[in-house]
Amino acid sequence: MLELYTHPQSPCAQKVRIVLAEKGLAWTKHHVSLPDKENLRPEYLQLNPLGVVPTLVAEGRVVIESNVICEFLDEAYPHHKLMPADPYLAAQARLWMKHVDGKLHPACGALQWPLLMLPGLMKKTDAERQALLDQIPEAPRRERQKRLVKFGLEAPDVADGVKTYLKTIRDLEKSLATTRWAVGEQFSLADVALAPYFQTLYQFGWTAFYDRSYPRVTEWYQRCRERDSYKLGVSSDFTADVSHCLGELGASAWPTIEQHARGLM
Ligand SMILES: N[C@@H](CCC(=O)N[C@@H](CS)C(=O)NCC(=O)O)C(=O)O
Repeated sequence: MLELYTHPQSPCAQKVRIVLAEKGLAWTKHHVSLPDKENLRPEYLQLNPLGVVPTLVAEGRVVIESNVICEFLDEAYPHHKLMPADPYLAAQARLWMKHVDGKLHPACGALQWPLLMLPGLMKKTDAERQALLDQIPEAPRRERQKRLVKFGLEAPDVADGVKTYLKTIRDLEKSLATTRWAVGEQFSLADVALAPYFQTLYQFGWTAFYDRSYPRVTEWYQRCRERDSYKLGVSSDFTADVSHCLGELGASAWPTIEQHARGLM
C-alpha cells in the first residue's frame, strides 16, 4: 500500500510520480494544496516536519525527501532498476540528483512560486500572510518566500535562478554529447530528477532557455516527455485548461525572465 502526498505542479512530487509509473506501482493520492499552505497544517507537519511535498507513506511507514523516496522505491521494488548498476554511473546520477536538490530546485522555486503560489497568498491580509510565512520551518525557504513577496520577479533569487537553470542546461548539453540519457544509455534516476524542472520551463512557454542553442537538451527533454511514465506521472495533470492558464502566466512573466537571461541564453 503506497500513499503519496503530492501537488500537480511540484517538480519534487513529479519525480516520485515518474518513478511510481516507471515501476507500474499502484498508489493512493493525497492532494496537498500548496497555495492554501495545507503543507503547514499540524497534521501534515507530523508526517513531514519540513512542511513540503512529496511525502510517501509505504505500508504505514513515512519516507520524505524526493530523492530519498525515489531511491527507496528503486530499492524496495527492484524489478526495473532506475539507479545504474555501474558504480561510476550511479555516482554520476547521484551528483545530478544532488545538484537538482541543492541548486536547481531552489532556482525553480524562485521562478515558479511567484506565478503559482504568490497570488493566493496576496489575497490574505498582511498579518495573515506574515503569520503563514513565519511558520515555514526551514529558514532559507522562509526568507526566500518573504523576498519573493516583497520583490516578486525582481527578487535577486529570480535572477540567480535563471543563471542556475542556464548553467544546468549547458552542463546537461555537454553530458548528452556522449550519452543518450543524462548519465548513460539507459533512462535513470538522474533523468527522473532533472526532467520535471524542464516541465516548469515548458508549461510557462520558456523553452527558449534551451531550444535555441541546446539541441541535445531539446531532444532529451522530448524523449522524456514521450515516455509513458512522464505522460502518466506528469502530463496527465496538465489538462488543456491548466496548460492554457500556465501559458498565460508564463507569457506575462517572460519579459522580466528574459531580461534576467539576457546575454546568457
Ligand atoms: N528537498 C525537498 C524539497 C521539497 C519541496 O521544496 N517541495 C515544495 C514543492 S516542489 C513544497 O512543498 N513547497 C511548499 C512551500 O514552499 O510552501 C524534496 O526534494 O522533497
